[in-house]
Amino acid sequence: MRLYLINPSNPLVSIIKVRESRWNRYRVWKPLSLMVLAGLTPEEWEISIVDENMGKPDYPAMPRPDLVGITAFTSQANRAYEVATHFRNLGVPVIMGGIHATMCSEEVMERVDSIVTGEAESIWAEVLEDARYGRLKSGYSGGLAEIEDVPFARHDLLGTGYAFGAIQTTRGCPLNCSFCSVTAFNGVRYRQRPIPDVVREFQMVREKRILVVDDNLIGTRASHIDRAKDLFRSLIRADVRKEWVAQTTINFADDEELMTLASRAGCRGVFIGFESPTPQGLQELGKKFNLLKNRDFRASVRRIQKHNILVVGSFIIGLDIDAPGIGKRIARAANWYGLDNLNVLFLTPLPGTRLWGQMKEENRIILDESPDDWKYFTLTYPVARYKHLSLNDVLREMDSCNRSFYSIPNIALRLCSSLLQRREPWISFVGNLSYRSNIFVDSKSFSDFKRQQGDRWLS
Ligand code: B12
Ligand code: SF4
Repeated sequence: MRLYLINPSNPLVSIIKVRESRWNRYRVWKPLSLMVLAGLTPEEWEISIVDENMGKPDYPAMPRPDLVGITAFTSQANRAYEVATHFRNLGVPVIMGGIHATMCSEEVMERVDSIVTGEAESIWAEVLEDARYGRLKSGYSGGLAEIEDVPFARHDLLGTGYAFGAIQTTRGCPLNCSFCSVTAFNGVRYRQRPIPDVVREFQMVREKRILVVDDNLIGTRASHIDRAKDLFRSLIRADVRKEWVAQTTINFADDEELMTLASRAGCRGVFIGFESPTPQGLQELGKKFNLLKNRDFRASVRRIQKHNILVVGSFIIGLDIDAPGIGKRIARAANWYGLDNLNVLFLTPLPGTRLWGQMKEENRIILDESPDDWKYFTLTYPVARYKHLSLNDVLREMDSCNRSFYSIPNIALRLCSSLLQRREPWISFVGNLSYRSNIFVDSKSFSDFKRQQGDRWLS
């Protein structure tokens, strides 16, 4: 029995435009969902994982599969449906799962043979049995997995063109920010995989560098932090010799022992959501956590960097309190905090989030024709009406923010500082160049976007 597991591309997402900028190679990540699904699949299935981000496959030239499984974020849904149609026209049953199938199940059900909502661990074996005997149901609900049931991902099934491997050590997030779908999908219960499994999996990954995909690697409570320390100790003891980057909350900076252990265990960079340069913004986004302890962000960032760990900060433009000038204000804050890289996104109502409910009610979602408009839900295009920023304003603010933070003098200063502090200068430099090169890709995308969609903001 032949199974294709497919990660559809989104032609609009600049992070996957590898050809436009070679630096983007460092920003294409392995689809871990499909590698985990493959890990759950019994041996009698011959599995191929197809990642369209690495190039468009020639499906007609490939052997006919018996079953196709497609994963999709919302931004990949359009392409997912094109792929589904291709295989369904051949008479091959198509199953879709992942965050979009879970949040927009009715829409997805109309376009594939079967959907799996939630996490797949408890249900995938049953789905495969049903597929084998031609009795697929239209829907299956996986719910939240028992964390011990998460299998080793099949790291062997993808090619070598990736700069980073991928691994997951926890699921869920104890916080619940208004714009984020993690809690709605993976729950507030913070589930941590058994440490021996994680260490073993680190050893199985072929790449030297790894993206830890956890939404929050360290958690927020004392027991979460203790577990993170235990994990790092075990990685050190096992001498896994991998370098890795992960997402954490800013409380990472509050525990010297935690940072020391993380660094010794191979941590080279953390991705932290700062979200807004103002307390009002954090309040609006439901991320008051960042305000606790009267935090000095600059000092927090510096404490992390002292452990030879890069800090990438994420901010959002388009909050109700944001007014013209917000782009430069974010760039100034990010420079003041001393961030090594800055990632700025448009406030986007993702299906299933509180923000979605609120914007829908206020009739502010402009790109609301599903499924056609989903391709713009990459957080790199505005899709809604912002309170104090017109379409032109919000695009201009994004551009000015990136141009200011990634100006040549600023990049040079950052390179000097990371060289002086011996803080992974080359990774930081490549990251800065990658983001800078995307400013030009984005400018063109923004002009095309305004030409194609701008009128919809006028009504
Ligand atoms: C790693 C990651 C990335 C990587 C992607 C790597 C890759 N190629 O997959 C990178 C950094 C590239 C990325 C980019 C983006 N991401 Co992202 N990302 C994540 C993150 C943190 C982890 C995903 C992951 O690997 N989880 C581990 C696997 C094992 O879990 P899983 O994917 O949920 O899969 C399980 C089930 O869903 C199910 N399943 C999944 N697929 C399928 C398919 C079938 C057939 C079946 C049966 C089951 C099934 O089975 C799996 C095992 O239980 C999630 C947060 C999260 N918790 O999901 C956000 C998340 C998925 N990302 C999100 C977003 C918005 C984006 C971006 C659009 C924006 C951005 N700039 O970040 C881009 C878009 C990229 C694109 N191609 O369009 C949102 C998606 C919301 C939505 N409705 O779409 C999330 C949920 C974060 C959030 N804050 O809300 N992301
Ligand atoms: S802290 Fe991060 S992962 Fe957790 S709810 Fe907020 S944005 Fe989502």
